[in-house]
This record gives sequence, C-alpha cells and structure tokens, in this order.
Amino acid sequence: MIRTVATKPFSDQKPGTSGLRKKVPVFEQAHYSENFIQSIFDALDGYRGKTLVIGGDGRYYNREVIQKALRIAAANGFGKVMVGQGGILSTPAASNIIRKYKAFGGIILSASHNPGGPHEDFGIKYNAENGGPAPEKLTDAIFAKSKAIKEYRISDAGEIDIDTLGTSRIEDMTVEVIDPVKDYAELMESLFDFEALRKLFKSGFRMAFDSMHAVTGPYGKEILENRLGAPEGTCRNFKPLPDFGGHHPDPNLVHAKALYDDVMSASGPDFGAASDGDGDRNMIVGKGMFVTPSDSLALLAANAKLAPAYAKGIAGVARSMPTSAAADRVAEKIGVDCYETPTGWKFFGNLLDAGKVTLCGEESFGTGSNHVREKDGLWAVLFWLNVIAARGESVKDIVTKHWATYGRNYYSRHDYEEVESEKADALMRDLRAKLPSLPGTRVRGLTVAKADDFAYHDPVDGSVSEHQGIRVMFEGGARVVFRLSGTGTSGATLRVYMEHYEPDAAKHCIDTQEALADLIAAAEDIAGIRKHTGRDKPSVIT
Ligand code: G16
Repeated sequence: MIRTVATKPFSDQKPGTSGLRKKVPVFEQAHYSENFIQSIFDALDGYRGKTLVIGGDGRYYNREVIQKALRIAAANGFGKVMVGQGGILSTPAASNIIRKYKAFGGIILSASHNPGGPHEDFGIKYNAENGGPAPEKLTDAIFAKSKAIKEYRISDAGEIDIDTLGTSRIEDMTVEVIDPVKDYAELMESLFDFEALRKLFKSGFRMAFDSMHAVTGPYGKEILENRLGAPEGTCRNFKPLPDFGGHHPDPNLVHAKALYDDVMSASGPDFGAASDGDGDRNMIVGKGMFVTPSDSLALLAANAKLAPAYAKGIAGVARSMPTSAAADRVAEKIGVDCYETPTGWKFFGNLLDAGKVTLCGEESFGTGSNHVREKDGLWAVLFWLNVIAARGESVKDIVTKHWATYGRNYYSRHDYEEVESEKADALMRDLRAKLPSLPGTRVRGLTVAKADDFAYHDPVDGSVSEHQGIRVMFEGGARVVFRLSGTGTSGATLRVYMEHYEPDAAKHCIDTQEALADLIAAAEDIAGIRKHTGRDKPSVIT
C-alpha cells in the first residue's frame, strides 16, 4: 500500500559540489533521507513508468537508504528500478547503466572519498538521463523543493531482496537486481586493447591496484585479474567494507601512502593505482614517479591515439579551473579546444553531450571521457596500462619525456580542513575585496598580472556560474587559486592551489614544494591564511 507521510522541511539539504553529503546521524534523523529523495522526484518531470537506477559504494547506511529509495520510487510511479546487487554500483558504472539502458536517471549513494561508518559520512546524488551529475539548475530546484516539502509518498512493502539477481515487484514497479560489474567490464573491453594488456601482464609487468576497501574491489578483480590475467594479489583491499576498514578511501599521497611506498621500493611493483570510495577517482604511481592528476590528464590527451577508443583523435579537452594548464599545452599542440570549467564534474556534461570535448579531468584525482558522464577511476588505470603497453616504456620515462616536450607545470594543492566556517568566509571576503588592488603589486619577487573571481559562461546552454574560486595570476604564468571546498561535512575546507610553469628540462627534477616555495609564501602574504585560520600549515598537501 502507498502511504502519504506528513513531514517538515530540513533547511540544510542544499546539494554541494557533488550531491548532498552529511554525517550519517544527520541522514538517520526521522524523515531526513525520505525528504531529500522525495524532493529529487518533486524536482523532476515525466518519470512516470520510466526506469531509475539505484546503487551505492557500499558504505555504512547504504542498504537502509536503498530500501527507502526503492519504496519511495515505487510510490511515486516509476515503472522499474535497476539496482546493483548488494546495493553496489560504482559511480561510473551507474552512469554507464543509465546510458546503456536509457534510464530516466539514477540515485547514487556515496560520500565519495570521505570516510564511512556510523559517525562518518554519507551522501545522496542524482544523475540525469545523460548519466551525469544533475546540473546546477536541477540541484537548485531540488533544494527549493526540500525547503517547501510537506509530505512524501512511500510504499509500506517489506524488506526487498537486493542480493539475489533477478526481478521482483513493489506495488506496480519492477525491481531488477543487476550484476554491478558485467556491463562496466564490457564497456572497458570495448575501449582498450585488452589483448595488449594481457601480453603486458604475461611479460611479467607487475602492478598493484588498491581499492581501499571500497567499491572498485569487485571491478578490479574481474577486469584486472580475471579478464586481463594479472596475477592474483594484484588487487589489494578489494573487499568493500561499510567503514572502508577504518580508513579514508581517498587515493592520494596521504591516504594511499602504503601503496606509494611499495611502488617506490626496489622490490615493489612497476605500477601502482588506487581508486576512491565510489570508484570515480584515481591515483597513478610509477616506479620513481608519482603522476599528478593534472599531468595525468595532459598525458592521456597526448597519448590518446594509442587506445582503440580514441584512435581517431580527440575532439577537445576540458579541465576544472584549479587544475593545472598542462592539458592546455597538449590541446594547443594537437590543435583542439581546451575548456576551463568550475570545479565539479557536472560542468563537463554539456561539453561532452555537445561533442566539444572527449577527455576531461580535475586536479582532485578525477579523469574521464565521453564513454560515461562521470569521472572514472578504473578507466584511467586501464588507459594508463594501454599507454604503457603501447609505448613499452616506464611511467617515469613517459612522464619525463612529456615534460621535455611540453614543459612541466609544477603543481600542488594545500588543504586547510575543518576551519571554522565564519573564519574561512572572512578570508574569502577579504580576498575578494582586495582583488581590484592586486594587479601590478609585487609579492615575493612575483608581479601580479591579473586577479579575479572565476565565473564560467557555459558555451552550450549559456548559463553563468559565478564565484567559482579566486585566481591570482602572476607575470610569467604562475598562479595561485583560493576556493572553499563544496564536499566537506564539517566546518569549511580552504583549498589553495599553486602552479608554476617551467619550460627548461634541466629544471624538471626539483622537489615540487621547493619549486613552489615562493608561490606558497605569496599565497600566505596575499590571503593571510595564518591570521584568518590560526593554522600555520595545511592539513593535507597533494
Ligand atoms: C567531487 C566532484 C569533483 C570535485 C571534487 C572536489 O568529487 O565530483 O568534480 O573536483 O568533488 O570538490 P571540492 O574541491 O569542492 O571539495 P567526488 O569524487 O568527491 O565526488
């Protein structure tokens, strides 16, 4: 039976950079998750009788919310839900399912790289029929609905079995439990030269893929070990756990340090890769060489023709504004356009749908292409393997040769986490007020050429997104960017991004923090980070 439940709005259901992310106890409040899911449906039109995809990264509270989402979807008139077995679907796999089966959209339950557990993070996001994150117009509409909601509709059907493949029914809606890996593995096989990869592993190439006890475990096992013949043990931490084994499933030099150290050791594997909670982020490490996500995008763009899917060339490249300009140099050389978008994968959707770009990437360990409408961790790893196999060179050689050709963009991000929101807002406010007076001033031997608050004019739908980060550009091409994260769940996270271009190959092996020392000092001088936040060093450096 379908029930209509009276409810009151919660004032804090504004989706951030990627959906609604809060601590689990917030989602556990009576009506909280139900309100948000109903608000999503209230903001949509024309889904009656259509198909919805539901899945998540397996974190704590995933199963509970899936049960609620299924019953609310049935009560709202969806014709069918395709749900990943065990409630599992990586974010890129969900994007693929939406596209492949022409679903109306999908609900993905994840807080990405944030930790999981009863007191940790949870998240709900909606992806549209192109398989991509809801655009700002839609997230704004969902927020508006959440502030006005008076009731939600829910079926009172009992617990639905989501562990057995096959179909069942709730009210008039069909529930199909699908294999979360199969369609994704087939897609990967259609993009890359699996035969060459099999040969690579057969030749003794050693790799470690760290799933960080998150969603890509089953995907890595199937693709790398079963289909590509990588030896058992290649996949590490492959069992998805609700609390990710107590770690942050965040593939970077801090949280994937064990993998990094292993690859750097003499007896360690030739190649290492890791992915995050929901499988859309990636980290790439070769022996003696960590590849920054910004460089990774540039390198994949430069080598795209080596992978069968991109053999005919790429239409263009897009990167988020804080991402380094390494990809811009490649785009210029190969004669394609490069677009600069705000942080958030949702901004790439229009460019991909319009065929203006083929590859996109972000400094936040995200890389992807037009094969889905999300960034894709394992895709990036397979792309790298394809490049390594085709070139027969090590990651280190590939990267150093790239720098010799294009120059090196030294790049680093400093995060100040859990800063009091008022203090972080005051820092940004002061910085904004200072912008007009900055050009022409000299800081630490650098002259400010231009300073602005980044606004994006979407070339496809004409929408404008303002206040997307403060850019201070120096003469000679160096820059510092300041912005507040849109994915944190407590306080504010200040992100400071530093970039300096070095064309001279003789100066390409300087330590990154050393190469950026003047810029790091200039960022402090310009923004007064210490004064505002009381912090004398960042919490995380990547
Ligand atoms: C999300 C978005 C990305 C964004 C990242 C960091 O990634 O999808 O586009 O770059 O957050 O955002 P922020 O700097 O605002 O914290 P994910 O992997 O967390 O879904």
